[in-house]
Amino acid sequence: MDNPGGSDPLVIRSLEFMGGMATAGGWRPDADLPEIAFAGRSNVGKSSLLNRLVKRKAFARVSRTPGRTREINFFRVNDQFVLADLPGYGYAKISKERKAEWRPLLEGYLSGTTRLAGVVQLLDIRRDPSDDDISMLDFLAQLEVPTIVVLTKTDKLSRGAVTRRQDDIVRGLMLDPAQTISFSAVTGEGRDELAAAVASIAAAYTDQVDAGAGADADATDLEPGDCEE
Ligand SMILES: Nc1nc2c(ncn2[C@@H]2O[C@H](COP(=O)(O)OP(=O)(O)OP(=O)(O)O)[C@@H](O)[C@H]2O)c(=O)[nH]1
Ligand SMILES: [Mg+2]
Repeated sequence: MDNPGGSDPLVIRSLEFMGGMATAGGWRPDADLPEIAFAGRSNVGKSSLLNRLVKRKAFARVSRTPGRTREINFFRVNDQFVLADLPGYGYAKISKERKAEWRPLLEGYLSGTTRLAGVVQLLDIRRDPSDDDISMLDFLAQLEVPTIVVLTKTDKLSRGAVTRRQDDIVRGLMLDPAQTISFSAVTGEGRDELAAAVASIAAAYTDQVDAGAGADADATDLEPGDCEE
């Protein structure tokens, strides 16, 4: 057992691959659950992080060659929420045509998903954020969607360097340290912290929708012309 203390903040009871969305406006699964998307440049470790998060070795496909995840892949977790593995951006060797498809796909998904509860933005802890990373964070800020920043591949650095790089990135991007998680898909560092954050974003979204649905239901109970007594 991974967590003998039984304190796993995200126990995976069911996990289902729902399919992939290949083009903006193309097929996507029904959006009846809150969705949490995983974004970041190609090769930053999105698919590896998802596998760690759900504790499966090869659920999301991990690539040797950057640019492997070409569609938005959807995974349903515990019949409670959906995780969306986004294709990576910013890989220089991908053809221009493919790049031209990505931006509308990513932006269309992010701005068109009515139940987007949050986004996990990945950055490689060893690298300075790229222009693409910064425009993605700006785009998410404009959407006002709750965003968690995960700094990946911490196993490649010493403890001291991890702390230093984390401080630099948080300061450089003016991030909220409480919304920033250091992570390694190799050692599992940060998995439980991320799992707790994802579960809490999904739960907060569901609570908000339930509260909103209650208000709507009250409103529609009133027929035009209805009045009390
Ligand atoms: N050392 C180390 N390697 C990692 C980690 N996460 C991912 N990798 C490696 O980085 C490479 C890319 O990982 P992926 O998970 O496929 O990255 P991705 O962001 O999904 O890439 P695209 O699908 O191309 O956008 C693979 O060789 C992984 O094994 C990590 O935390 N530590
Ligand atoms: Mg991937």
